[in-house]
Amino acid sequence: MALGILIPKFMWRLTVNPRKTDWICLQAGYKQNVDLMEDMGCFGSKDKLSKEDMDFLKSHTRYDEATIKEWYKGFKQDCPNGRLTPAKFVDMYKMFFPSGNAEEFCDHVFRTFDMDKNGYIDFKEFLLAIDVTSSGTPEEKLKWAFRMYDVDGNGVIDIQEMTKIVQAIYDMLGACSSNRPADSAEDRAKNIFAKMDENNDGQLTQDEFLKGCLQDEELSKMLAP
Ligand SMILES: [Ca+2]
Ligand SMILES: [Ca+2]
Ligand SMILES: [Ca+2]
Repeated sequence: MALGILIPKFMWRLTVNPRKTDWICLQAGYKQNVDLMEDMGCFGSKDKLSKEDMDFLKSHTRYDEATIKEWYKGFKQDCPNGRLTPAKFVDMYKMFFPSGNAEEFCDHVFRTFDMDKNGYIDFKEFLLAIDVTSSGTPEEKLKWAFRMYDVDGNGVIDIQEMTKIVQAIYDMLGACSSNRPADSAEDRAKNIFAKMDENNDGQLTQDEFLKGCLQDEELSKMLAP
């Protein structure tokens, strides 16, 4: 079972490649509501993405202009003031893990999305993260994952950080989930370190993390989005 970044994967499924049932269960769903809002004429010109932001996203993501516009409409519909807050973020994920405690894990994913650390996710941050986690190269995805595991942002992952994220994922999966692995978060983190910490200094550099994942399919599945 993949421990990895479950969340962006779900977001991607919900937003880029939606199935009807997903939209129905996700009240914060995008497209249906967007279509409805459009029919109602809810999108005025003031809601348009600035040319500057559009140019930035066209050159920093794999999306074309039409797709970016579509995403933006959805984003504005969910977050009319252009800010995706931690509370809203948690609400989205709780719908998928109703029996577990998603809040801690959401904090970590939120932190990774919120690149300028100003406490909310704006549209650019949102789309950059979705782009990388859904259609980035394996290396791009792993770099993104590395930032999530590096909780204090000092450029290396220590065993406490790894244990913390793994524990947060376990908590989110919930005690009753059949998905929940049998080993403890501590054991899982230790195993990951045993495989990845090449020079045994108790820290994973980005290189060790990337190399470890790229060489080991199991680790990659576990840790990457
Ligand atoms: Ca931000
Ligand atoms: Ca760190
Ligand atoms: Ca090391």
